[in-house]
Amino acid sequence: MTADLHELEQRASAELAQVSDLQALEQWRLRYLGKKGEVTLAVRSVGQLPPAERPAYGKLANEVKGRLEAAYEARLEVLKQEEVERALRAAAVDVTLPGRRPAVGRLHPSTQTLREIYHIFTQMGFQIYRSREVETDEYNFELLNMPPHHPARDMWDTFYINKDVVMRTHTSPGQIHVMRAYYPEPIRAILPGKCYRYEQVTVRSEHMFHQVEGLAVGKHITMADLKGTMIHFARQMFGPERKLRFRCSHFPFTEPSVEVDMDCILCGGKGCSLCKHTGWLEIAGAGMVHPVVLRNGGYDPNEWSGFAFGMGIERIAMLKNHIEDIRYFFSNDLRFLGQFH
Ligand code: FA5
Repeated sequence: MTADLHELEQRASAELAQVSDLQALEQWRLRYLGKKGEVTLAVRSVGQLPPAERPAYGKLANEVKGRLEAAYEARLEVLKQEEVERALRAAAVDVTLPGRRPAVGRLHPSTQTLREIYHIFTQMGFQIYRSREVETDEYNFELLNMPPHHPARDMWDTFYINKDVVMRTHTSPGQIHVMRAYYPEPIRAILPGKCYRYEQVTVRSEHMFHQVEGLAVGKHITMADLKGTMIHFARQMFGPERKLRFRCSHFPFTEPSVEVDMDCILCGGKGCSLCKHTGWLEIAGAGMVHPVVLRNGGYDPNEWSGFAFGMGIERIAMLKNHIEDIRYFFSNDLRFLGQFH
């Protein structure tokens, strides 16, 4: 009978050595040391033996039970420790891995260009004045010397909200707002913002784009002031060697009116695809504020004069950054937007 006990101990020990997790260990415990486990039953079976065999068998059975219990406790400790280590390993941070870059937002290229322009003009003493994007027909056209049915209105394809209200087609209506707000002070202001036109979208034209309007009103303002201001701006924005030319043009709200061209920043005037082989790039429409517009703003044109200009911000940003298609600006492609730091 004692041979059975030795065999049991060997089998149980061998199996215990194979146990590799806590669940299997618990099954092992139930199989051998549980209430109905083989070792427990073997100890209990002592009563069924002939009296002479009982002491030796009982002693051995208790020893076997004691050794297996001790082995069980030891195994339990080892497996618990292994479990803890596994959990730690699973939760571990590999400090040698490269970090993940946080997705940092950037300023839109139009905003960046606007801010550069603000910087240049505020250094010249201009203040920034904002006016509304939804305008009355009166401000967008009439007060700018374009009465109803004036053919010049065709220059701007207009989004109408109703018969009298429009999405502003240019920042020029802000001229009237700023004049009415500041009369009888002299004015030096830039008026930035979004403009809207019901236009065919092309590589150079969008439905929505930004303009910056400039307005100076004073007692002795001449065309020379306009030229000096535009030349200083172009050289600050595009480099000190820039040349400008002022070409005759027409706007109903300026007289005389000009288009301001800058020598091509790519070819320096020799002619290339950017300047369509003319050597020149248009950067603004401008002129001396029309007497009717001065009067509509509250200023007597016999005493006051002024200059105004308007430029397209995306066109300026395109020139500065060699962007070939205006449609990139508002199509929200991060591959494009992410390039502007
Ligand atoms: C005007 O809007 C005049 N208000 C400018 C002005 C102001 C003249 C003050 C005199 C005195 P024009 O329609 O040319 O002019 O537009 C001015 C600039 O806005 C253009 O040179 C161009 O850079 C930009 N622009 C016009 N239409 C679009 C468009 N659809 N998409 C992008 N930019 C545009």
